[in-house]
Amino acid sequence: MTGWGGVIAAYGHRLPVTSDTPIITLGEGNTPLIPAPHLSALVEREVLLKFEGANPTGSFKDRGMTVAVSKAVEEGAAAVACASTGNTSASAAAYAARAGIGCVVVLPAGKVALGKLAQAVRHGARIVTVSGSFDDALAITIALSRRHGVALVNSINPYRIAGQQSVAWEVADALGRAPAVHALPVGNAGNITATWLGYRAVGLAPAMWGFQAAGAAPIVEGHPVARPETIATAIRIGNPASWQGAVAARDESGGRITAVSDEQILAAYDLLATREGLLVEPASAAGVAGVLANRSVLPDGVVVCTLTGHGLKDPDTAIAGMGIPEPVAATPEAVAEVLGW
Ligand code: AN7
Repeated sequence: MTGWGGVIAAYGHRLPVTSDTPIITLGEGNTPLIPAPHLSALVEREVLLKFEGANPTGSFKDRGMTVAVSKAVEEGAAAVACASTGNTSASAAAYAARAGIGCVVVLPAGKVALGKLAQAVRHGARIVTVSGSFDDALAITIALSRRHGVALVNSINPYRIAGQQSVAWEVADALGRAPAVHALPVGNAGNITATWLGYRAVGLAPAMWGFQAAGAAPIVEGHPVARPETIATAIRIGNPASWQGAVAARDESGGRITAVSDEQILAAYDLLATREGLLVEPASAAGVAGVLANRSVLPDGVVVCTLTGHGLKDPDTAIAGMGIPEPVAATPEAVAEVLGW
């Protein structure tokens, strides 16, 4: 690969890989850290957006998947398996295809955004949908993957968490210090856990601000949620696997984990699209929604928000209620009439 060679090439010295590890990479990482002038004015802080939609499969999951699939291949796995709200399955399917091994994904039926399904299908994963939640799918996948030759690549796999730390290292490299606050959405809680561990590994300590959707906020409520519901399907999770890691990130960093409503998520989603020029998926807007909702308690200094996944993942939500105009005659006059020019 020319230029940037992916997360393991850049940060292998901090990752559980050796010269014997076959590196399965799609050139993930090195995502842009984009200034957000409109948001910055709103919250009276410098806000920078870490645009993880620029990863090869369109979400932050690729950072951990390169490590997890590389180690699975090193350990001789014939296939990887995961449960997913969508992005983990898209990433697992792509890296498994790259590695030439099998991939099984177990999904909550009817609750995975179209783009993510398209990825898993087209990369050749075996897909099973279950009449249940992500949490049901994860329990099933954990039980079934205890068989020979299958590597579980959900974030309970420590290699996933290891690779996902790299987002913090990139922010630290870009800023030359820690931001005051690092905000992000929380679903299964692997990302807030990993981002915090990444900062800690290089001696930095931003306040970690995590945000759950109000209908799927087990950490905020202090107990699992049996039937989580939110428009942000990526974080429609009632019993996060990395619950303890998220609590540690919050408490050790002097941060917070609170809930944002679907209305707040959609308002942030809309603001990012119309004012900052960035289309993200709804879950990815939860961190920005949280910063806006908690602006009165922002400490001084730079605020970084992880925008976890690309807006093209979920075209149905993007287009909902927007209305695509009916065609008119293919003439300048007809188009001018529509525009009122
Ligand atoms: C866009 O793909 O859980 O708190 O199975 O896709 O680390 O779970 C996705 C999670 C945020 C939450 N934003 O991160 C899955 C899955 C997006 C996501 C999260 C997810 P975690």
